[in-house]
Amino acid sequence: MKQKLFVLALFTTTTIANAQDLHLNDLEYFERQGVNVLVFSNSFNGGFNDEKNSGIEVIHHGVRTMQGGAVRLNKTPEQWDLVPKMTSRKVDKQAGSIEVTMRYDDYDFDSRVVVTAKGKAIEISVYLDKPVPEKLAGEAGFNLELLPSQYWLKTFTMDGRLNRFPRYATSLTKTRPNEEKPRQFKGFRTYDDRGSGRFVDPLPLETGHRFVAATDAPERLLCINSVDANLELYDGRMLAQNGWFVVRSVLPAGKTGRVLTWTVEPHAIPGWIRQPNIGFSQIGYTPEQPKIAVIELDKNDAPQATARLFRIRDDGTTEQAFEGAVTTWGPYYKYNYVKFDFSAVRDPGVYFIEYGSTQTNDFLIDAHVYDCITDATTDVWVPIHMNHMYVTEGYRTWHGEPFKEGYLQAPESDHFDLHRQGATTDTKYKPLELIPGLNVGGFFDAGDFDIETSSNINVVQNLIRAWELFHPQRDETFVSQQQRYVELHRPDGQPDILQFIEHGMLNLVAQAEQIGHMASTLSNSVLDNYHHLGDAASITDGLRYDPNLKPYEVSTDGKRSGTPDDMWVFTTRNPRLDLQAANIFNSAARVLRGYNDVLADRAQQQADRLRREADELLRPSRFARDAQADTDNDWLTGTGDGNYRNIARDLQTMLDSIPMKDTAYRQRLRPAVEHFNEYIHSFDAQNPYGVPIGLGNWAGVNAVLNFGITVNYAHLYFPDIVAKDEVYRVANWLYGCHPYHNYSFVAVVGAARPKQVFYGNNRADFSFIPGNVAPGLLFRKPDHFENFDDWPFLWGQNEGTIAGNTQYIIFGSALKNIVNSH
Ligand SMILES: [Ca+2]
Ligand SMILES: [Ca+2]
Ligand SMILES: [Ca+2]
Repeated sequence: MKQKLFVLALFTTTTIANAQDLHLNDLEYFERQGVNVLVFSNSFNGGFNDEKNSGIEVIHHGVRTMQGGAVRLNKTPEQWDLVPKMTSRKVDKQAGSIEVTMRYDDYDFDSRVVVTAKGKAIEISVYLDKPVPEKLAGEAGFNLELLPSQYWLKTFTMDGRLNRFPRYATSLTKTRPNEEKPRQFKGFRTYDDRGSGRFVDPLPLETGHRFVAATDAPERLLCINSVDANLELYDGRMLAQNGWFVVRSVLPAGKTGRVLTWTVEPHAIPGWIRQPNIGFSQIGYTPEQPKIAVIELDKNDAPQATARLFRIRDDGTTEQAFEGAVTTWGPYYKYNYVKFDFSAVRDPGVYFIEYGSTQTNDFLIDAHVYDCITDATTDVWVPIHMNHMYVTEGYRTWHGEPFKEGYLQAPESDHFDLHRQGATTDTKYKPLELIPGLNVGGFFDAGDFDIETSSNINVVQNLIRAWELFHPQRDETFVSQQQRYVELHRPDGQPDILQFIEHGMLNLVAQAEQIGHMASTLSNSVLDNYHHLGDAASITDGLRYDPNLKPYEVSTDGKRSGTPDDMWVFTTRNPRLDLQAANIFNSAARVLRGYNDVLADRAQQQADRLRREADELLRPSRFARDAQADTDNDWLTGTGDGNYRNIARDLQTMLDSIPMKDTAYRQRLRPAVEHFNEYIHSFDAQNPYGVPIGLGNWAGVNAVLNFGITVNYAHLYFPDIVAKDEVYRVANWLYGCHPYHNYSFVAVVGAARPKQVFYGNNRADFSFIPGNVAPGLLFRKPDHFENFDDWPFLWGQNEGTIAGNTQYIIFGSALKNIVNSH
């Protein structure tokens, strides 16, 4: 947001007096103006362990800068270190306190934390009924974690000694025997000890009793006092790039009762009012489309009566182009919302919005603003995610050819990325035997490098839909399957989308042929290379694993190694997945015919076999599929229950079949589309942005994109029911009209201010892969949306997935088609 600072002097002393002390509010968190302290409003969940979204959290002047406050077993917990289970949470309004009990089942270790408001500070006390278990003595401590990107380069003091938070991890470590390390998630290890038998343990940057952070930045200033125990400051990035700064005190051994007391005082800037977040489309607007900025306001902020639109002339001077009323939408979670409609402005040009003393960056009004919205995704993001290929761009190599040694049959396993291999393999292969022919084609899943079969099926499905509807002939990618070589921005005479479909199919068909059915995933066998950040070709050593060699030993012929790093194939048979694959194989065979007839034939052959076998295996549950068919009929006869659940998904399926059906079918769909149009408008009352907003631990871009695609298709087929104006809802959201900040969620050509950091496989560089689409706004209970643009490592808000990004290609292709065709 290139916005001017809000003038604070306007605020009266009454506002300041009300905001003096922390108090426990109705949403059960501690609040004073500028400071929110959440005590286990968000608890640790088992899924991915430490998601850096839990425990005691501080939202400091609108930014969540602290989390992880809990009894922890590690100095700087990593994602797969154990997290405590919250066993109870009691809120005492009278006493102004929140008490949480937590438990580590692995160690039969219970603790209780009581947080009480004391004036401007909170007091944190840790109680133990039984002493710290012997195995954890000296290890278990109370931790609080500070967000590095909000603290690095700022000053701090420990007992008055001056220091500065380091921009990069460069402090000291020591190694200790593995036996001393607290158990990690499911017994996995995040590190490869290279046969040393020792793990790395960070040493503190500072220790003392009074820690003051960001003495040079009032919005981040924070003071922690501990009377009894030493405070230790660590840099979690020493072990993992996504680590935070950690302040901790070790719990005393052999003691019970109140074992530790801290006071934590986040400074509040007197009378602080968050500056307005003017949501608008960074892509810009076509002259004819509706143009409505949604302005997010602090609840203590008084709305302006009007806002203005300025035009930047060719000579660089500006003129006011429009002034219009600001209308109230109302409160939505913690902020208030107003709108500024400047649809009346239609002249092409360069503009910016001014609301009070806040100005936005500039944007275009022009007929061509949507022309390039999918180019970065198709030309850059997708080819970079092509597995089993060398991918290069200009002078840069994105990655070498990964996984040359192939894939092994997974043994029985409960995997760290939520996969499971049962006791039987459902294949002819023995555990850890090579399944030949699978290191071909396919796309990296997301910020990781596995092949999720269902996602890859989605990719092919999405690309086929884009191909069959719009026939995009764009050729900016050189793909040679024979050379296993991809070069960006080098045309090779073949439409890229067809080459991507082929690439996806090469892996999927190989799965069907080699395994006999679809694998659930092709993924890492060891956790210590799953969190890989760097060249995908270096995840494994490229040498076939040979258990007869010692770890790290290489055979004399240089072809095998004793390092068990080969990827695994999870092969438990799922006939529904096979059926899903069979449907896509049919369509792919149709699309590939004439381009790669051999692959088309193989796809068709596997489609027929998989369908036949899946039908056989699914025979007992045929009832479930008949029930689904009934739902479709309810839609068509208008006898559905009026419930909006799954409405977009069901309607999309029906819209997709229109090209194959007669006009009578289209007529019969009309009631469903009318129903869907009501559904579209229902969002205008639900939130100020008019799109479905998700509240899960993965922000909701997939649901938003699905919604957008269905709106687009509904308009394409039924323009008299779903108006053209509706197709811009999701575009506005994606490109900047959303809560928290107004950056585009798509690292894309055309946007004035796209997000700068994403959770791609280059996230350690605080960078992005062009064309990526972020999940978006992550909801933190009870009332906070966030999307960090200086910290890429929270996947729930910043990761892009291969399925989501190819969904975006359909959305964008449809939108361009609509904008340019009427
Ligand atoms: Ca994955
Ligand atoms: Ca090409
Ligand atoms: Ca290997």
